[in-house]
Parts: sequence; C-alpha cells; structure tokens
Amino acid sequence: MNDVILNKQFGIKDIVIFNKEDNEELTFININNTFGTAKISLYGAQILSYIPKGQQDVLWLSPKTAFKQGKAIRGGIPLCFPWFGPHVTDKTKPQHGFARTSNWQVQSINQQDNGATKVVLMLEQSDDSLALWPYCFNAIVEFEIGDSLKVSFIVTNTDHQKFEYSDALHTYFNISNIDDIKIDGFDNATYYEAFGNELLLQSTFALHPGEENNRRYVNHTTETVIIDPGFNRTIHADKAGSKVTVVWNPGLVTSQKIGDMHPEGYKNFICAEPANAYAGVDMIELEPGKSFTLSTTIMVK
Ligand code: TA6
Repeated sequence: MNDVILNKQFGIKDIVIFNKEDNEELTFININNTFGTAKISLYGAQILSYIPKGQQDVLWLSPKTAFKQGKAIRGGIPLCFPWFGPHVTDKTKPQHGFARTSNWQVQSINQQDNGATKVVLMLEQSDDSLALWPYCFNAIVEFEIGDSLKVSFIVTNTDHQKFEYSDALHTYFNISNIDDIKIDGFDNATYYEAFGNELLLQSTFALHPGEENNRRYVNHTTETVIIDPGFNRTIHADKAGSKVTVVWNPGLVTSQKIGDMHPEGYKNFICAEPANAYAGVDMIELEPGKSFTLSTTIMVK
C-alpha cells in the first residue's frame, strides 16, 4: 500500500501520519493527539500501541514479531474472525481465521470534537477469503483513540444466505510482571479450560505462575480489571456484544515453543479477549443484510 497516497487522502497534519517505517511489506497509521499516541497496522486492522499521555503502553507487542505478509503480528489487538482458534473441521485453515492476515482498506479518519481520533478500516470478501469461508461480508473496525481506547468490530452479512461466525479482540495487555498483577471481574465465573468440554466454576481468580493459563469464561459479559502495582495503574477493559472472555498467558514452557516471542516474554503480557467463541454454543448467526458489533473500551485509571 502506498503511504504517500494514503497520507494525501487520509493524513491529518501533525496528528495522523502513514508510514512504512523500515518495513517494505506493511503500512502503519501513527496517531499523536492530545490524549496520547497510537499505532495501527493496516495489515490485520491491528492496533499495536496505545500510550495515553504519561503512561506505559497499554498494549504489548512482541519485539520478535515478523511484520510479514502471511504471518500474524504477535501483540496489540489481533482480530480473530470468522473463527476463533483452530478451524473446527479443517485444521489446515489458518488459526483464528483470516482477518488478522488480511490487508484492510482505510474508509475514513477524522478528528472528533473532543480531540479524539477515529480511524475506520474495512474488509470485504476476496478470492482468498472465499476459498477459506464461502460468504460475502462487509467487516469494519473502528478505533477511537481518546482518553480511552474504543475498538468496535462490525460484521454485515452481504450474502444472500445466512452465516455463522466466531470473533474475538485478542487483546495483549502490557503488564509489569505476570507474577505481580491481579485480575478482577471473574469471581464465581464459569469457564472451560482451554478447549476442554467440562464446565468449571472458579470462586476467585488465581493465575498459575509460570504455567500456561488458558480459560474461556462463558456467560461473561462484564469488564476485566487488571491491577498492576508495578506500573502503578489499573486497566479497565469493558466490552459489549460478547458472551465469552478468554484469558490467556502461555507461561514459560509454551513461550519457548512460540517462535515470534522471547521465552521470557510471557511475563510482560496477559491476554483478556472479548469474544463470541464457542463452537455450537456461542456463535454469531447473521441473516442477509444484518450486522453485529463486538466492542471493547479500555481505560487506564
Ligand atoms: O486466546 C488463546 C489462544 O487461542 C491460545 O490457545 C493460543 O494459541 C493463543 O490464542 C495464541 O494463538 P496464536 O495463533 O496467535 O499463536
């Protein structure tokens, strides 16, 4: 994508700048407004950084991520669509769907009256997507960069038949140390362990230090709160249009198997993911012409 043309069409002087940095393959939108800075990749429609003024980054990005077409970017908020995790019947299809490895178009970028910046990106079916998922769709991601970060993912069925899909905002939160944080918002919540089938109940939230934590909380429609004394902050991640929250941290053993992060990288993030993602239980069903929105609003206090 040509960043010179994008800057002419959508750039906003001193606030919104497109560049390729030293990367030939991907194009990024850099935002610098009164509330802070942010960086969004057109590849994947993925926000990689959101730094409210005076803060550490709210999002974690792996220093080892490849930034290459065909490979998902490790960090920020990858978008999982139209399925979550491995494809249910065909394991050769890409994990977490194709949205995060597609090139999205810019639809609009505007400054809001309150000084926030709104970026709207779009994706529709292509020969590649139809080969993986045989439906016509229109997908929009709206990012609002202000005193909070709001991300909305809107899918419209533009086909003549109904379809089902899963989605998730696979958010990597930047934390000071996995051993020191606390997570609120899951007391007495029911969950499935990873891809297991047994529904379990937890009284209070406890991460297992150093081990992989991978839980899918079902019927969970409320906010996730990350209390981080090391960064002297609490992150509130509210959501709408989602009945599942996935909480994931790979721990040391799994991290060592993930090529695009440092083995110790797991210490510095926790994924808390608003989702609609449980095959047969929690899918979104859309009739032709209908739309559905999944969104999250992230605020640091
Ligand atoms: O959200 C948890 C999860 O589904 C885990 O099972 C783990 O595989 C993670 O996502 C990351 O997936 P990725 O394909 O990005 O390596």
